[in-house]
Amino acid sequence: MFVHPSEIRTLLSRKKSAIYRTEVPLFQDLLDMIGSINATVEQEQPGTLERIGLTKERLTEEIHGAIRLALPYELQKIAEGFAICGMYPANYYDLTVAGMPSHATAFRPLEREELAKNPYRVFTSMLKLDVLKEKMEEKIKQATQDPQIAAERSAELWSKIESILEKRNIFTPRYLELLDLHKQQGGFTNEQAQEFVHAFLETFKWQRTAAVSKELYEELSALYKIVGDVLGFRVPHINHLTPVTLDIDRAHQEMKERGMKAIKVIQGPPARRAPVLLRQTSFRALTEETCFPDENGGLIPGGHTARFGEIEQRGVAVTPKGRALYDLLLDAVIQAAPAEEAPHYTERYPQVLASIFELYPDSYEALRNQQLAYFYYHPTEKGRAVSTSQSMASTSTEELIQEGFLQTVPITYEDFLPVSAVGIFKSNLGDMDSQQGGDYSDAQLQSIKEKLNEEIRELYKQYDENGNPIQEAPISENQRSFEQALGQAPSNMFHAYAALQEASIRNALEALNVRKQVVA
Ligand code: OOG
Ligand code: NI
Repeated sequence: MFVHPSEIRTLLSRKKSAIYRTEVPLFQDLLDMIGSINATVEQEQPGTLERIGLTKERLTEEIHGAIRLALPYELQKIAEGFAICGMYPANYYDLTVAGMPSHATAFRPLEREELAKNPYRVFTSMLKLDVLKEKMEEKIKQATQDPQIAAERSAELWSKIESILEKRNIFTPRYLELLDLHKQQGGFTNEQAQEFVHAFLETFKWQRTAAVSKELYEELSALYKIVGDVLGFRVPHINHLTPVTLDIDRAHQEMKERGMKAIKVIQGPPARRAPVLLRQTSFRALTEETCFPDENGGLIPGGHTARFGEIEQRGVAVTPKGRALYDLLLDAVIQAAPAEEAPHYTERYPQVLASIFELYPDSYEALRNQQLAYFYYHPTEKGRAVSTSQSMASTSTEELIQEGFLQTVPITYEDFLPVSAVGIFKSNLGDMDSQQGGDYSDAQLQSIKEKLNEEIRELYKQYDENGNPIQEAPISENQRSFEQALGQAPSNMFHAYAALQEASIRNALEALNVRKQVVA
């Protein structure tokens, strides 16, 4: 009688997509473009989808969005709504490490079957108000000679922010009622699900009229563009939707050819035979016509720049060890590549990226053997044909693979790149602290790579035979405060992928009749 959460999720994602397509015509262009690219890839390289662990059905539903919240209450009520859609907080992203006054999680389905039905996810950030206040005071102090005047200005602006926060109410009464109804009933009928999605989408709606005066909007935006975006408007509009492409290099190139203002370089790892994590590109936020209320009840025309279009290509989920290697290499790339403002950045960055990432093993087999990535294990035809356990009772999964009884499929990375997320903020909002590039020559790159090889050896010592850290890092203060605001701890993505892998091993071994506990 009740609608399955996955159906509500699909309803939510499709409705939002349909609205976004009409409101942001460039998004429709993007969809058309990658639709034809995906078809070409499938034609030219049949089997691509299976090889990377995706299906055609999933590919068409494969989209993520992002919203930006202000208050813990908002995060909690949004979480309740997403839970109804079978989407749960996955992972914590601390954006303050990159100079943003916010932190985030992503709501998404966690289980394999649910991801297969519809992997829709929403990156959900929330302002970190204590950081914002501190940064605001710093910025005002820097811009003002007299400390007395600076203190007064800070107090004044902060009280304006507080009064915005007091008045803020991003949910419709019906949405809140429906949350309660769902709690009482334990589910929604089809009709209620429709109504719920409608009410939920009111919270994600684009507004042509700001919630604050033009002057205050500008003051907030001068602090951080994201603050103008969040506090300047009544509800947290979806700021982008991201479909998946099977060839992001081609998509990035085509975006440029079609005259879309694409970011300079694709974010994330380079193109690889065995893709890891995810790669993203986007076109810059558009300035859209916006009205600002004045004191006399009139409206003043202006503009707001927030919505953009993004595309991504997903690879295999990496273990903590694989992630540490990624972080180490990407850091090296940022240091070795030219500064983003340099005229040859667009050409040189991908070269530096590709060169340094030669140190990242580039086959699924190597990734598995070195515990850098996660895989599903399935019995092969041959494995299924074997009936009893006698000869296999003491073999390891690795031997079973070698003997052709088991095969592996990469587990798709379902989460976000913190660095990439920050890159998005940076390129679309210009808020982030920028890092200077060293612009090294090829010879310098070679010596850096030699040094990196040593660092990698040292790094690997910190991880066990499953690719997990020997010593787990403690949860940060920021993460604790986020968990408190949310009222729960987001799931740890590494644990989630490891659980998917383990469950598949258990099932596979059971199918092979191998009872003995084996190590992956
Ligand atoms: C969210 C950016 C994060 C991504 O793809 O990394 C994100 C934002 O701009 O609010 O969606
Ligand atoms: Ni995104």
